[in-house]
Amino acid sequence: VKDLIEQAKRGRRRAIARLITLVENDEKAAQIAITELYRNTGKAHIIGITGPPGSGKSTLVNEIAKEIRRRKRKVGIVAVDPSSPFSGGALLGDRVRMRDLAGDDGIFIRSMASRGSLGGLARTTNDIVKIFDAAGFESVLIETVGAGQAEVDIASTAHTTLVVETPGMGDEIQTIKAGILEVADILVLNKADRPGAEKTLRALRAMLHMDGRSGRRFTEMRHHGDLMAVEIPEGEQTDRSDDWEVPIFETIAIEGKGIKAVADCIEDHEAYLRSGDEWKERELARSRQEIDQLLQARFMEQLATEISRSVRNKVVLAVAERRLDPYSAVDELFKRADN
Ligand SMILES: Nc1nc2c(ncn2[C@@H]2O[C@H](COP(=O)(O)OP(=O)(O)O)[C@@H](O)[C@H]2O)c(=O)[nH]1
Ligand SMILES: [Mg+2]
Repeated sequence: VKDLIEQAKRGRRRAIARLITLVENDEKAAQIAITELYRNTGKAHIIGITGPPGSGKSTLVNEIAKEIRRRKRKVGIVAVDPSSPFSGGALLGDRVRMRDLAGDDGIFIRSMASRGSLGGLARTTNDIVKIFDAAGFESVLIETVGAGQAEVDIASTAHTTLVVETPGMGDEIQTIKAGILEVADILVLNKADRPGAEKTLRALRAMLHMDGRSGRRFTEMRHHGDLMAVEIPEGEQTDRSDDWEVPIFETIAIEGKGIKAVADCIEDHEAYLRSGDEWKERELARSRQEIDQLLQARFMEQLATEISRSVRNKVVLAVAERRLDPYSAVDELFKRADN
């Protein structure tokens, strides 16, 4: 492993690939590798791209990566998509589109298998980002499907988060998840060539301007023929420590249109973060979240090893049959783990 790490640090592709496979498949090896690498991380700008399936994230990532390369930075890409398994068409599509980038030594793409829990995906994503970082990739793009809390968590491990939306689809009801909008630093309305782009853009703008500054006061927005935004009641608003104005961009990713402006904005946001305390704030948040995730995983693992499956099953059965309530069940399990 040591040799592999040394080679990866020097940016050797084969070593990077093998190291990534290692941390994906073997948690113990991941620990050894990350312990060794960690000192060399902390330089990369980590950019999350999230949004609904089919909104054009992969296409956009491909175009943004090309643009960042033109600006002479090395780019690492991690695509996390639990909804599209390796055998599925979506990822095949990914491969075709990302073929543009193949053959360029300054770009490394990793699509993650859908195997394993989202918690596991979060850990491996974090580890792969560190490998890229230590290997000298200045920008790391993480593509995740914006669907649930776990994906939001993955997205929020980024310094800069892009949320991708598309023009509304007729009367179909579509909800933009509160958590997703809350993490947005940059909004992208992709597929601007599609009908309804103007309307959606106006709705998103209205939403962003509701508190005169950012979109973080919103709980949801629906397309119901008409678009509406629901404001979060006073007092329940999420705090944001920064004063970054969340901008919105229109793109047509398949035609490479609007990409430069997005890339400029990503640079601006990085400069903004680095010029004040915000970079450090985000590093703190990232570190806290990562430790919490590892703690949870370690804790569950410990419970699993210290309490036999048959005992756990008995407790579960007792709860299901109403002989024991869930709180007492947890007390019981804790007690046993202590011994
Ligand atoms: N019309 C149009 N189609 C697009 C655009 N960007 C991506 N697509 C198409 O939308 C589909 C889904 O794109 P993909 O990048 O795989 O979306 P993802 O699931 O969010 O990663 C593909 O068929 C793309 O070719 C765009 O700007 N306009
Ligand atoms: Mg994709």
